[in-house]
Amino acid sequence: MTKKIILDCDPGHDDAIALLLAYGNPDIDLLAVTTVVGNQTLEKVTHNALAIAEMANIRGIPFAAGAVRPLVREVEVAPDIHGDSGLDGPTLPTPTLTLDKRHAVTLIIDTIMSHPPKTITLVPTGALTNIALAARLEPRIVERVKEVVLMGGGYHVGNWSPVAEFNIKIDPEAAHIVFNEKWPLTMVGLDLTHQALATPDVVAKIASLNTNCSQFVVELLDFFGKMYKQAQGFDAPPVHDPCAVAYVIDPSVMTTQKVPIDIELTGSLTLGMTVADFRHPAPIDCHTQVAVKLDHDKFWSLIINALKNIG
Ligand code: PIR
Ligand code: CA
Repeated sequence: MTKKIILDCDPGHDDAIALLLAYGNPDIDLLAVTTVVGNQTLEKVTHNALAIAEMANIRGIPFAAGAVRPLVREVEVAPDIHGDSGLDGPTLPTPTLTLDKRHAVTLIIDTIMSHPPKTITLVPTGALTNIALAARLEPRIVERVKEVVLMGGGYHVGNWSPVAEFNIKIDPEAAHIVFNEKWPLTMVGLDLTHQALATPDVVAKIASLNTNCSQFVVELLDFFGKMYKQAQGFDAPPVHDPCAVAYVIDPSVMTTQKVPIDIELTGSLTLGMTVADFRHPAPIDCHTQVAVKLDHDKFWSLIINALKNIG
């Protein structure tokens, strides 16, 4: 059975690869792509999403733009990793696909409410602003989605502060809403995604596919790798966002552990921390889990096979 997902993203180098994985994998039915301010302004990340669609010839899937700013905080973007465009590196084609007229939040709600209960997985790979707004505007979506599988957070590392990850830190109030709703939620955080490294052998394998799309991904990874080396000292860049999509495709690509998670909103040093409670046993009503260990080879095979399918 194919898995229906909505990808809510802020492309973003790794968001771009998440989109290509979702589109190219035969087990995923990509129902909608929505954008949110994050790695760059809403205008830039939305343009990037449409440019990726153009490059991969994605048609027949609605794309909609969402929140222009976090719920409470000022806009914070990440040019030190993603460049001024949000997707620096490859030359982007001019998009011809036009946006759905609806706000992303409306598209998310319409899509969930028009499908049978528990059939749609939400896959947020940016700040949780759109998802939080959707849950507040139409609370019935919380019961109706199958699960939320998000890239964000981390239970013992941060990247935007010592203890907070970017997607959560830039809109902690939105994250607080999303983590506290009672839907099944899987946090694919930095603990996991720092294992998804685009090592030189992985990049060489992608390059050998020799397609437009593989060339595009190699250029993305080259830029992302340089920035990650410069900004955070990584020898190979961690490709965060596709990990969440990979988990939906094949949960055996990572191990998980059920733990309660909450979002710190008041700590002066810990704002945006995803506080995970590893004390045993987890409460029986625990609806959240964290991703722990990645099967590196299985993960990269999924990406390579999806790129082959796109051609
Ligand atoms: C990656 C991101 C933001 C900042 C840095 N330094 C690195 C983006 C990625 O797109 C991913 O979704 C998440 N935020 C990782 O923190
Ligand atoms: Ca992202």
